Amino acid sequence: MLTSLSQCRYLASETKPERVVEAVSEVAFVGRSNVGKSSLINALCGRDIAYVSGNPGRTRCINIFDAGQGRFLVDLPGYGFAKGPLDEILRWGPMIEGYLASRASLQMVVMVVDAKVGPTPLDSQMALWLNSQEIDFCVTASKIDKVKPSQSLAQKKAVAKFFQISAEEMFWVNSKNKDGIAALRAAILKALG
Ligand SMILES: Nc1nc2c(ncn2[C@@H]2O[C@H](COP(=O)(O)OP(=O)(O)OP(=O)(O)O)[C@@H](O)[C@H]2O)c(=O)[nH]1
Ligand SMILES: [Mg+2]
Repeated sequence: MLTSLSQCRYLASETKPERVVEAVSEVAFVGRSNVGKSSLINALCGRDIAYVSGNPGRTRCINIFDAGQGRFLVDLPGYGFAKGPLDEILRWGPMIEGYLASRASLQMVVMVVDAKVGPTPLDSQMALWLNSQEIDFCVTASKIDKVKPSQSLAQKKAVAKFFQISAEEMFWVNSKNKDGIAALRAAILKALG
């Protein structure tokens, strides 16, 4: 049983899903490019292990982080960065979907959406695809510091409604000041076992 992510360290980067080493359990992060997936991993672990960039498309490989006891956190490239959404899906699709569909040890996917922008059609497509593969996912709204406090509750409800979940089931986080990070970390540790 893993009790902390503070020992998490970079393990490897792969472009071929079949080359990712076996894990006891793992949790992967998906979402639009630049939504803050890598920043979220750093906030969860309390250390800068994943590359963060202001330019979309920074993460280009399947990046594996070893949290100890064979438990992995997996940072994936974002989607929706190229002009044509379909082009983008086609470019990263085989790598991301190949990885997600092939990992028996995958316990949960963290679907990250921008709290202010809200979910996009590509997020909807990804959610449908995860459901079709029977892969459990939790929804995390990132960059909540960009949402005006007066709009926070309505926006939270709108994002939850999009995914047909209750607002309480969703994680609402700020990777910069760590708001909401502890709750998501607890859910990830539970999933990792
Ligand atoms: N204001 C604010 N900015 C954030 C937050 N989290 C991430 N960012 C910024 O958002 C930008 C993108 O962050 P990344 O973590 O690289 O995003 P990503 O989803 O990994 O992007 P790709 O690797 O391109 O898919 C960076 O400039 C971060 O500093 C947050 O909670 N609040
Ligand atoms: Mg990234």
